[in-house]
Amino acid sequence: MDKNYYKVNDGMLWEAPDDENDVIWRFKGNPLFDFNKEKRFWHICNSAVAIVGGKYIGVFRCETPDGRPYLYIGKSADGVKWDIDDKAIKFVWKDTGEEFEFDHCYDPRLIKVEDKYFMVFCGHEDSPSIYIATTEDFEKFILYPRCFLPCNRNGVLFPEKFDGKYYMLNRPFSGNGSKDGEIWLSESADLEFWGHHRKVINKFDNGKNYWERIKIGPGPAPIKTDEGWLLIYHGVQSTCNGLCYSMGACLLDLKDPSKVLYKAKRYLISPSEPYECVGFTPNVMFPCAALVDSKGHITVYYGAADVNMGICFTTVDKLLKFVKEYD
Ligand code: BMA
Repeated sequence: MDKNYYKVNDGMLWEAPDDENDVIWRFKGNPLFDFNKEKRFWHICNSAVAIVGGKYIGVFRCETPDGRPYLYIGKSADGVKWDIDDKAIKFVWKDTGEEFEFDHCYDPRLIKVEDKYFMVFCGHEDSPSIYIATTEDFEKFILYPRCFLPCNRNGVLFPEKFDGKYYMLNRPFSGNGSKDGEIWLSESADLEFWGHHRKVINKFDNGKNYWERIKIGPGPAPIKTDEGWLLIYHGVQSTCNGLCYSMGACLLDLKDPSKVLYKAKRYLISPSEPYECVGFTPNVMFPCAALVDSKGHITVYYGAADVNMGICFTTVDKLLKFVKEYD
């Protein structure tokens, strides 16, 4: 087993399961935010977390009481109690140095590629697309031009380059009510011009996976193991009462991540706790971050019902076994 996971986060919050046969299990302190105390924000969900220089830092999707989602920096000593800034992130265009404010933006992922942090997120200038911003200090974010033509709502970089190029998993969709979408892979030498777009992960797999029948999208940055890249993603089923967002897992080839080696035919975890089933959008688990330590422990941060945040735990070995067993 390759112990050089991205990037080793020894000392991170991780708890063993009550039942050692569990594949993935929830943190008993879920959900993370108490809105009776956190009165500034209407919702905090779908957020990115990293450990930088031994300290927790997060980019949070916060909605102020006007209902507008935007991105805010948060800091934490333990990964559970977060101190979130009063002011939203400031973006500065890479080319002109001018400040820029999105109409709204949300669902960030934080990825370290070659010692530099990148935030990938969905922003609206006029329609939803994927943007990348780099930061050295988690205060100023240098914004690259829109990566793709609209509509595209989920993007995540691989933490490693392939043949000198950045690779990004992303989820284009038709814009027709957000009821479709599968996972594509795109390449770029400079983070500005993206090409060689190809669909790499199909939803529903010939009609067998009803839990992901409507659409799928990439979640946290893929986790490198010696057997391949582990990807946790979201999959969506339609019900009489709306959509249900669960988490799934698959394994991509190490050298050529356009190849799917294994993809579990069942969900990894699905909404069942009250804070996942009841909320602004009921029945949503939306993973945006996965921390890994040198023992292969994984801590996943996910948005719950578009209102709050939850944590669940698993391990690299358990996920590898899961994707093979249910492939
Ligand atoms: C998706 C995204 C997420 C959201 C989810 C459930 O399309 O917009 O931000 O959590 O729907 O509403």
